[in-house]
Amino acid sequence: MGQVLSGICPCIVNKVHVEETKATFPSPVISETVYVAVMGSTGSGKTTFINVASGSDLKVGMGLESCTNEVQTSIPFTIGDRQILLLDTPGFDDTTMTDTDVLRIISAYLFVMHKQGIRLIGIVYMQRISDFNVGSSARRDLRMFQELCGEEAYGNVIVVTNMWGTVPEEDGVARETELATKDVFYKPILERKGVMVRHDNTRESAHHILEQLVRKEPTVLRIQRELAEGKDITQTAAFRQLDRELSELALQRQKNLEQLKADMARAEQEMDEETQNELAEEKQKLEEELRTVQTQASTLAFDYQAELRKVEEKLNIRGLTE
Ligand SMILES: Nc1nc2c(ncn2[C@@H]2O[C@H](COP(=O)(O)OP(=O)(O)OP(=O)(O)O)[C@@H](O)[C@H]2O)c(=O)[nH]1
Ligand SMILES: [Mg+2]
Repeated sequence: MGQVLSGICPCIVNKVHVEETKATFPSPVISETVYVAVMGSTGSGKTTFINVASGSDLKVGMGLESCTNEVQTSIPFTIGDRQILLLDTPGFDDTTMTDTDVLRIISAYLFVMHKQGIRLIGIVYMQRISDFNVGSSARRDLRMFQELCGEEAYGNVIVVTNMWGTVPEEDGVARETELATKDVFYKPILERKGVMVRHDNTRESAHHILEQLVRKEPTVLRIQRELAEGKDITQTAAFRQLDRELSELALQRQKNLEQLKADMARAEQEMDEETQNELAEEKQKLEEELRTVQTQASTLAFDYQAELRKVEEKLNIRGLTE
């Protein structure tokens, strides 16, 4: 493990120390293939990390739109005596899919992997150090991740902070401390043997991070265990969390709608036609959003079964490495 930052948190590992790496040269004896899932909110740099670490050429995002909208795998590469495959995943705050879609896609993939006996050695969770106001959507991604993963597997989690070059060093360090010591961020993960490391977007740094994972025993995530026990997707901890998030969102939309109706009544009294038309348009949009939020969860169980069949077919035909 690299150099420990003094006085902050023993779990934060400064990436500066990079060993003259065994990772650069494939070992002649490859003992087994292990998988590492890369997760994090949209635009946090998951695909970039995977490309840098593995030499893959997966599509990277350009703007605010989410880029990765399915689980995809890197090309295999070796670290020490292990062959590694990285799994790229969409974030829960994806701009092109609902959180329910993301839960369905990730859960089905992880479950099929587990059923096929594929060993997951850990999870890399990406966090931009440049996010000074981690938005509510990024925090939602983290909460969903925590429920998917389960505390039992936190020891196999590495929180990777990136984009250090885009902020002054001292701001980054202050932010890192906050991330490591607050309950709403990574404190619960770091308290249970997870670690936080810096990444400088080089291959050496990515391999150094992954070296820490390949030494570990494989893990089974909470969602994998729950589904393997025969639970329906709607009985999992991740779904319960999603349901809580959606209920809150629906309540918020409902409140907005009530406010809008009051504004409309006022505009009608004042015979302000322009405002009335604007508000009517907004009301229609809000009602649509509310309907989407309310129906999202109820279609999940059905859609999940279809997704499972799709993933099983895909993985059976092509194998996970293609
Ligand atoms: N400076 C810097 N930019 C990065 C780094 N990693 C990613 N980026 C940039 O951040 C943007 C998003 O990167 P992606 O790798 O597509 O992020 P993602 O998490 O895969 O995004 P989604 O697939 O949309 O969830 C791209 O413009 C990258 O070039 C990094 O370590 N440093
Ligand atoms: Mg991506």
